[in-house]
Amino acid sequence: MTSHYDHAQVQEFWQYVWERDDVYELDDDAVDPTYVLGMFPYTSGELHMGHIRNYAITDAYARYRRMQGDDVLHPMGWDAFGLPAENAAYERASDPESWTQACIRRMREELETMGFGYDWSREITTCEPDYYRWNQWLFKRLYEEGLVEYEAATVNWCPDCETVLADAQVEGREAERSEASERASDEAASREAERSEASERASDEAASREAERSEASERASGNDRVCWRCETPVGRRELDQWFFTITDYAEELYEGLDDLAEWPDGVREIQRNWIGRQEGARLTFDVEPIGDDGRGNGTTAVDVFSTRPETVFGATYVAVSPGHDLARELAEADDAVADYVATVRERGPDEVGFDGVETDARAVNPLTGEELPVYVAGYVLDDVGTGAVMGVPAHNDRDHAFAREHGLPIESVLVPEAADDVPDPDLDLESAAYTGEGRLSIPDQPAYDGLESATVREQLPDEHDAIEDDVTYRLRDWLISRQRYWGTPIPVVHCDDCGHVLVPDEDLPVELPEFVRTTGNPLEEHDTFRETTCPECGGPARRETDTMDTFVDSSWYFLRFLSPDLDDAPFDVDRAAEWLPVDVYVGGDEHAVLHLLYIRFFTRALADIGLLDRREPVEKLVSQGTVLYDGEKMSSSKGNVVTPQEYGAETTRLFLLSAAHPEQDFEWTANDVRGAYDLQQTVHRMVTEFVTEDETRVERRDHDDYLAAEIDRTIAAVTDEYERFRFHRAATEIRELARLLRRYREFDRPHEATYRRGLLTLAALLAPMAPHLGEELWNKLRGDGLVVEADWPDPDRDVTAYERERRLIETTVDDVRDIVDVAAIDDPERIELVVAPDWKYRVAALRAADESEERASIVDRAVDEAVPVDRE
Ligand code: ANZ
Ligand code: ZN
Repeated sequence: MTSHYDHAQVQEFWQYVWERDDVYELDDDAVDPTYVLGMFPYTSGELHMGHIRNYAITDAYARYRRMQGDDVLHPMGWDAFGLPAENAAYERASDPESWTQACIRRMREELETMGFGYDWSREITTCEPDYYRWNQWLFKRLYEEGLVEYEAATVNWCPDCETVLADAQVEGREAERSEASERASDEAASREAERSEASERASDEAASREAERSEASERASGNDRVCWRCETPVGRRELDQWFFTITDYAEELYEGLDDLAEWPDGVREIQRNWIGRQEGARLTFDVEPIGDDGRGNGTTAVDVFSTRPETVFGATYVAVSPGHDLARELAEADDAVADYVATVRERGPDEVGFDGVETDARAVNPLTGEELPVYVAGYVLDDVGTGAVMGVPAHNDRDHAFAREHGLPIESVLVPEAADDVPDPDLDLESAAYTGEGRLSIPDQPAYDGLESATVREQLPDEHDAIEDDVTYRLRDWLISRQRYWGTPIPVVHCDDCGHVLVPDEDLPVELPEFVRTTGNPLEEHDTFRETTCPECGGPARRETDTMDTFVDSSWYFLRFLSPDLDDAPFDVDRAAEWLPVDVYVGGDEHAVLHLLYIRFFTRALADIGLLDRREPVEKLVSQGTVLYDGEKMSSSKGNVVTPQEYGAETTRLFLLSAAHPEQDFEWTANDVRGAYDLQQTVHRMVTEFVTEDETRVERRDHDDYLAAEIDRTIAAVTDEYERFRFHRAATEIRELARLLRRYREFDRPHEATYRRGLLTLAALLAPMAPHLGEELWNKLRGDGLVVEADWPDPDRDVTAYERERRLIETTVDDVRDIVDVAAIDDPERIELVVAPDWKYRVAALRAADESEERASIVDRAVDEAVPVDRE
């Protein structure tokens, strides 16, 4: 037995034993296991520090629960479809499949090197047909449930490659906050964008939307968007695309957030903002006439949505989006309108300014009867509210900008409440809108003049037929079509006679054909794939060549882990009823919106289809913070990645867990890493010396009791910290116990049973975070059995009384320190021993160390005087 801790060798050995004994495999008969899940990785290269932190957290918690006696489900898989693999295939002489499989092999090896305790018998890989066939099957079930739509959407188009491009394939701009990019986003490339998006949203929705819009108008000039392959400027095209109608669940997804008590508030707030529930009103404006060709001369109407219906008195125009029915109708008779609509369609969603075109139509203000000009304007978004606004330049920033650009009147109808009811003299409505609350100032409307804005806002819907309470959501339907190869084929056939026909269940999976290099979407090039027969009429038909967004794969993968080999259903419905929810889900906060919203949506949809008996998938969510290096996020693109190999797996995970609370960002410092390394060396040396060299004694002494009590207290404290995911505090407690044990042994021959228990406790408490070391220590001390299968230690006593006493003593320590200082114990080491909180043992240790009688009595006296008498 060497006293040096050879971490590489120790790791390898225990990993071998764990695998040999299948210790992490969960029996299918397990009753209600604890489900601990880390977000599975994209197979886009190698693991980075974020992954390792993520999985160190789930692994520590899974191991802790296992020692607590739970059956634990702790699986791992691969989010294997997606753009990076396809890009890699174009860049290298490879194909997405081989590249992905190579990544998986490498990443799996990295995970195994880290010693994470996964049930590898449940491994899933989303790019394999036995997984993605269930994407197709679920697509069909959602379709039958009315949750799938086929609709025109505007996409990026490269005229040279003659292909549609995902936003991430358009260069010169990152996938950003715009609606379109959020939908068409390609996970890997847009993760950064999502992250910043997420935090912005968290901070202040209204402000960030404003910023977004002004940013958009700044960027309106010039088209710097080019194709990633041929650098041709990219245009826009309207194509029929598949959507999941997640908006059907907008209200429920919003409301449900209130019940997710164990989700971080930040994530819930981000989701609330993303869903963007807004209460307001729908106001109907009559419109006349439609055109001067006499057509549509009858009065028609436009509904607008407003969060501030009380400002209707100040509306000076109405504007509709370029995609609005009225815009299309007006375009037919008006070339200027038609031209404008066409240019807006050509440009990207981030190129919107405050341009627009006036039409011949007039809208009638339902409250004042005033006739207002009707504009078609790019800043009015198609799919927000009703796609139409009443323009109130005096009280809305965007309307103000539009009015300034088009010379429209700015009519104030609302004044802030000044102390003496005098309008604020600083209010200059020419330069900015007043968007706050206040009192209406509309002398020609005596019924409302002088009333508070909030009051009028509530009254109007009750008092006018043209105004109704309404709620809108910012959430858009989920566009799942991707015009690219490396994804799940959408199981649809297009037939000239029958329309789009779903591929029958018995013909699933629609397998991805072999990869071919081409300028466009490889699936378009495969005649044998594309050309097919209609399942309904048997005539010639064309297979859908779009594939699914990879976020579909990850929306239900947590269910596949329950029964990964099932071949007649995506998951075992009974087992799902028993094993769900995911008890703890850990992942990066870049997924706060899309992924975490999609799994909530899927869970609800599956419940409505009758496959699940619950509507929320995850009980507790841990949103892990970022590992920083020199103040920056540690990432391969920044070239500041420290790989775990440099320090050994165990040191890396122990450091990652002990550095900070899982949800906190922290700085990677060589010093602290060294600290984690040293702790292992120290503990290892203590155990080695104990089992090989130490002379122990059998008779008990006073300070043994103190040590025993401290062991119990540490067990209780560490248990509590593990329960709350405060691994960093657990590590501190463990470190303290190790220090105490070392001191104990330095000053006296250790009491055999007590010291052994102390060391065994260290091994057990450390095992969730440093499992290899845990096994090694356990094995040295006991000779058999695995700590991973051991019971979590229990305190021998009720530690609450002891803790109370300890706290009391701690408060007296400062007094003791003074007295001891006066007593001039010259050896600083000794002084420290006396003044530390564990004074009782240390005083005894001083005595036992054969200190002079004189000093011992000084210390005794100091203690007697300092500790209140009523304590006894
Ligand atoms: C008139 C009004 C007056 C509005 C006022 C606000 C203040 P925010 O402002 O972000 O909370 N809106 C409605 N549909 C829209 C569309 N399709 N495209 C662009 N803007 C649209 O969002 C609510 C406001 O956004 C709505 O309330 C509407 O302007 C505008 F003093 O109506 B408001
Ligand atoms: Zn047909």
